[in-house]
Amino acid sequence: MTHILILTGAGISAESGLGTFRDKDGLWTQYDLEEVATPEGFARNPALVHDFYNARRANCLEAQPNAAHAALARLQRAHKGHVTIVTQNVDDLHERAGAKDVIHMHGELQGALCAACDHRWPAPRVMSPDAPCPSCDTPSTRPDIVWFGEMPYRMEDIYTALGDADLFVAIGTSGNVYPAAGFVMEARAMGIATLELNLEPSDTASAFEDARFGPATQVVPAWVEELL
Ligand code: BJW
Repeated sequence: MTHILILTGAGISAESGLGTFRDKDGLWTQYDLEEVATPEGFARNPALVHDFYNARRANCLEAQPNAAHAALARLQRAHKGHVTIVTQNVDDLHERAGAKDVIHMHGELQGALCAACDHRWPAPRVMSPDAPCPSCDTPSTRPDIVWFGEMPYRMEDIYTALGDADLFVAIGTSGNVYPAAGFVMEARAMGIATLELNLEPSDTASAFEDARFGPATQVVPAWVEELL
């Protein structure tokens, strides 16, 4: 096993106290995703969207990486081949656990983006729609997050890594959101081995050749231990 591509979702950060989206009490049971996670919602009410991400940024700053994040960082350091971590999560818990070169395909809470000129800079703790862009001065500041209908980041890098991988592992993701939900089928089509690690079977569970179910803080360290 030389190249392992790992895709993570909200479930890996659940035991760090960050909410998932589609579980009971998940973020989409409390917020209307059309209002807080689409460019149209942001155009209608930027203050509401900033409030949503300011609160999530504050939660993220309080959260600590858990044993699953730590196990993946250890795997990256100790595995003799290459380990690529692609996350749908906008938190920085993989990095704080020591993981390197994490691909954040849905953006990052710690990033600010100018909707007028695409300039990026580190987000302040509290963002506001009136804040001018440090590069072009336009007051069009938005969180550097990929919303529904927008192109996820670094897709070329992800498909290159997938094409080179021997094993694709999805951890703590419901398999509801494309294109990430399609990676398992693409891996299968390329003859790459596939493994799901999740609390319970995801919507794409039947596509995986192998699976282990349980809390991420238990199944991920156990799998890493076995592999190393
Ligand atoms: C645990 C656990 C524990 C709990 N231990 N596990 C077909 C093809 C292509 C696109 C589409 C298509 N059909 C529809 C689309 C469009 C759309 C889409 O997918 N819509 C669906 C709703 C159908 N996709 C898009 O718009 C994307 N862009 C796009 O497609 O561009 C065009 C394109 C085409 C072709 C190729 C390339 C591009 C953009 C999607 C942007 C998603 N944005 C969000 C919000 C922003 C980030 C944020 O605010 O945080 O990203 S939505 C939200 O869902 C967030 C997440 O990253 C994403 C995935 O959620 P995730 O991580 O799976 O969380 P949950 O809650 O769903 O699941 C948690 C899992 O954890 C569960 O399984 C639990 O069991 C488990 N769990 N506790 C282990 N302790």
